[in-house]
Amino acid sequence: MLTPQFFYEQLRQYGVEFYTGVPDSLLKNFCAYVTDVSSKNNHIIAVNEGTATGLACGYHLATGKIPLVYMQNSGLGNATNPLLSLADKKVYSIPLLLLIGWRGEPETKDEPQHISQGEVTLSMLEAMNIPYSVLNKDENIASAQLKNIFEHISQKNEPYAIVVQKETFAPYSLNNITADISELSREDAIAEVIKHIDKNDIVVSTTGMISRELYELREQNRQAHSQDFLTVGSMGHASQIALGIALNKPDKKVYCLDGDGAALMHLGGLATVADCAPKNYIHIIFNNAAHDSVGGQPTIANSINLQELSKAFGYSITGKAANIDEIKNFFNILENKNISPALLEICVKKGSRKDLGRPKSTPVANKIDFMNFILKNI
Ligand SMILES: Cc1ncc(C[n+]2csc(CCOP(=O)(O)OP(=O)(O)O)c2C)c(N)n1
Repeated sequence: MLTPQFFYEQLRQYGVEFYTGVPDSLLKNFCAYVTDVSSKNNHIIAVNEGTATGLACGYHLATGKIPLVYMQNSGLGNATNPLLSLADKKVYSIPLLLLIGWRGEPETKDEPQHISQGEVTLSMLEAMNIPYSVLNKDENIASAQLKNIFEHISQKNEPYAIVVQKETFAPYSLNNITADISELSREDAIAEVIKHIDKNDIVVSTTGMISRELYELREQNRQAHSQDFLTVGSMGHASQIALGIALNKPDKKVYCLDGDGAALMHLGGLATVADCAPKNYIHIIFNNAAHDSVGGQPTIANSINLQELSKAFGYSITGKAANIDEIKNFFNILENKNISPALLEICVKKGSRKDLGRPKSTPVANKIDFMNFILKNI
């Protein structure tokens, strides 16, 4: 394994000083180290991998230096456009170092949402004409790889990807942990929210721990899972899935259980929700100001007023809660006024139960149950 410090120092020798990206579980030790040792302007956690790529290109234009953009391989889709139409050799030819966590690598065990992306990661890079190396876990070999990589980038002035397998980086615990913004746990907040959701209502939950906690709570409560669509992948798209359902099933309430990182990733979707103005849409953002599911790195949600923002987008009613009573109050208001689209920001603390399980059914089984539920109930 490579220590994050070793890898960071190697990159520093080649002049890499600027880091941006979206956290990934395979890169979390390295990203934690970068967070601890970088100044605010030298490490910017971006809202999505596409914006990170744009930001890195701007950094290069201003400094002539090579920036590093880190991402999970699922973020390659978000980054494809600026990689091919901005940084690409046939356009502005901008040297970028990409550090890509390889979830779903063939022959390794991973969750369903990573399998196809894992299978095509290298061939996607090949199709995009982005040269790559799979980072070796041995220090001497990794050093030699970096030497070749930087020679290549400086000669060719183009993006180059370093692909990172599971357990490449040795453990490192973040020292600069941001303070929790609430004492309420996300699981307790979800438990309260689902008390207010009727068994005939529809729920779309976002990727990561939120869907896992929702699933476990249904098990604990001996409730069926069929009213819940667990968006196991596709980070940032749950609000639009919920919108598509809400517009087409106007007689049922549709709840989107979102994360702050996911909502920020495709924030423009909130404007679409407000513009479509469904009469049955309740958006709940569990805000821990962190990418909790992949290591707890901060998001910028704590410096944004999500309530004012969603009001400005055009949500009809917005609220903020940081404890169970405030959640109850918001649902009381909703019940009395019945206005939509509604948005409730619930401030929660980081962290989850150590023994939190994962959904036992497959995504396709979840989809079939969910669609049967919709057909039967509406
Ligand atoms: C496009 C994309 N980029 C990165 C990831 C890795 N990822 C999975 S969950 C997650 C964090 C989600 O944060 P948030 O929505 O705030 O929910 P939390 O985990 O804090 O509850 C990230 C970055 C991903 N799944 N997809």
